[in-house]
Amino acid sequence: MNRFLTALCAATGIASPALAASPLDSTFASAPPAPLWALQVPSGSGPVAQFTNDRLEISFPDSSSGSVFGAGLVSSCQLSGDFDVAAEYVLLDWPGANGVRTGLYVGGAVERTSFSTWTWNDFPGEPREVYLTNFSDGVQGIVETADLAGKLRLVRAGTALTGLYQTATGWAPIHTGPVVTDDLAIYLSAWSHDNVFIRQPVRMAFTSFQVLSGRVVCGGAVLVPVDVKPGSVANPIKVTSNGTTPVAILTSDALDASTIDPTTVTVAGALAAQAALEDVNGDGLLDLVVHVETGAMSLPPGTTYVEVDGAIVGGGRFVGWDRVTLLP
Ligand SMILES: [Ca+2]
Ligand SMILES: [Ca+2]
Repeated sequence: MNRFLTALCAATGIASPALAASPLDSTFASAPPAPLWALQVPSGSGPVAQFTNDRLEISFPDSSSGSVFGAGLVSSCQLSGDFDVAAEYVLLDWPGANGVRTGLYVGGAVERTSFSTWTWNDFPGEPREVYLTNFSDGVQGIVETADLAGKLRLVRAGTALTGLYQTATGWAPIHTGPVVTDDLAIYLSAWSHDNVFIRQPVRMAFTSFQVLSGRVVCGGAVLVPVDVKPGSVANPIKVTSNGTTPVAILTSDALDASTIDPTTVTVAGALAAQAALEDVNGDGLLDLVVHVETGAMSLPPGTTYVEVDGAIVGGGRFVGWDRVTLLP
């Protein structure tokens, strides 16, 4: 929570409000926003990642091959500074000791891994079904598990990265190791190798990703949640309209919207005509609502997202995206 929110809660004596979620958060019930996440180019041959059955499924046909082969999702933006992120997984077709690794990777991986019995050299002497971390200090903290679903979590504090997994009663740390302080992309992936893969069909899925805390930057700008047409989910925009379109920039852990310079806000390339502070999502925190001339926005046919950006008073920029549905 940022300083102004902490101060607000302390001053009012109320519990912390439910903050607007990070735009990176997703349950993968449908493809997450295209400006924020992209499917990785699969490595090797065989594995496929797709949004299906209300989740991100990654399948390995028995013929999968490569020195490394895998698939998954990568963020287009980066975590900056300290962060705390978690991903939920489920193992769907998971023969024992199959050689596939399921991982959340941000500068280092926390994994739900299946060591193989296909070869003698896949961590011999260790249990086969495990959690572990694989940071710059190598594979560490191997712990046996029978979990076929669970949560993986990575926490960066300064130059220390900690991997954790969820237990029935909370979170169990696996290992803390070194990490760079650079801005880092997020990967949700599953992968294996020719020398360990069981050569049977294997399938798993990610069912959520969440930024528990941390700042996300996109091209140097702070990522913020934005809401085109507050109150509407479909966000229809009649491109021939002579009217204006309201767009809210929500106050969140990432940014206090009252620190935005309203004269600099653009929506789909058009400068906002007017702006006011108003709480549009009922969390008790003022959001910045701008109105932009609909006809001034750049909305070529096929547009599915609009970009909202601008300057922060005192320095820096913000950016956010929301889905829109164009109407003739
Ligand atoms: Ca909306
Ligand atoms: Ca609000």
